[in-house]
Amino acid sequence: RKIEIDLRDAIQNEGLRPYYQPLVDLASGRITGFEALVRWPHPERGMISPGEFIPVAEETGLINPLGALMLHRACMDAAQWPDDVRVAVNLSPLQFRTGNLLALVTDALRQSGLPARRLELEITETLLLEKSSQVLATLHALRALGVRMSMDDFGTGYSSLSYLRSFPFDKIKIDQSFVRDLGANPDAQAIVRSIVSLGIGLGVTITAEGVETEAELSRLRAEGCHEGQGFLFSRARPNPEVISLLKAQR
Ligand code: G
Ligand code: G
Ligand code: MN
Ligand code: NA
Repeated sequence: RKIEIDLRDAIQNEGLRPYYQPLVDLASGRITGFEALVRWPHPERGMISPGEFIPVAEETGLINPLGALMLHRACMDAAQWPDDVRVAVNLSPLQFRTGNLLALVTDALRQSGLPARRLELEITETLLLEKSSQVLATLHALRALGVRMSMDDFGTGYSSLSYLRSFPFDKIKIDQSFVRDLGANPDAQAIVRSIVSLGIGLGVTITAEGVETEAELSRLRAEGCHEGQGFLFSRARPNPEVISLLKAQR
């Protein structure tokens, strides 16, 4: 397939790069970090969405070199940011199967000089579906490095709550579908409220994804949600723009 050939080429020739979307502390309004989101400016097709090529990367195994590239680039970029600003990197469940994830993360931290506490790794519930002891061992080893672990897209999986018992996450990201419904659907508000109190009970940071409107923001603040991310604050931007954003908030 052409997209697979092009993707392989883009990975080898640095055609893929991270863009960064701010994570905002809702109490202070300050940026606490950025999520790295892969972008592919294609020479013929313009910007290709990760929704289109991440599945191809996962089918073909290219997610491993893609994930390695993103981790390295994100750590190198973040090492140039102020010391209180973190970077969050998404991991595919497949990256846990290759066996070298721990070495990959260790290398990225060492080569970039980024302190482990400034790196967050986002995983989805599908990783924990397997209940594999090897996966849990890797998660614990990563956390022992001092890296923070986030559960992404919380609430969309089958058994979100049982996973919280099997591994001590540092952060839970409320899936944007709940945030989207906040104004219109009282049930969504009840769900957000209970996730926030769960987070407080577990001592875990709660981040709301997909915040688009002031109304959503004020509801999330009223519920005591810690952190927000979404188009209301900013889309994902290339690193030079991140640096000017951070200068502006100093
Ligand atoms: O960036 P959005 O902008 O369109 O991202 C779409 C999807 O792609 C999201 O589910 C996001 O988690 C995933 N994604 C973005 N960047 C990466 C990445 O570097 N690695 C993996 N595994 N998934 C990513
Ligand atoms: O799956 P994950 O949560 O890692 O990916 C985040 C996805 O959400 C990316 O595709 C990103 O571009 C998208 N996103 C970020 N903020 C918003 C938002 O405010 N609204 C919508 N609709 N999507 C968003
Ligand atoms: Mn994510
Ligand atoms: Na998510």
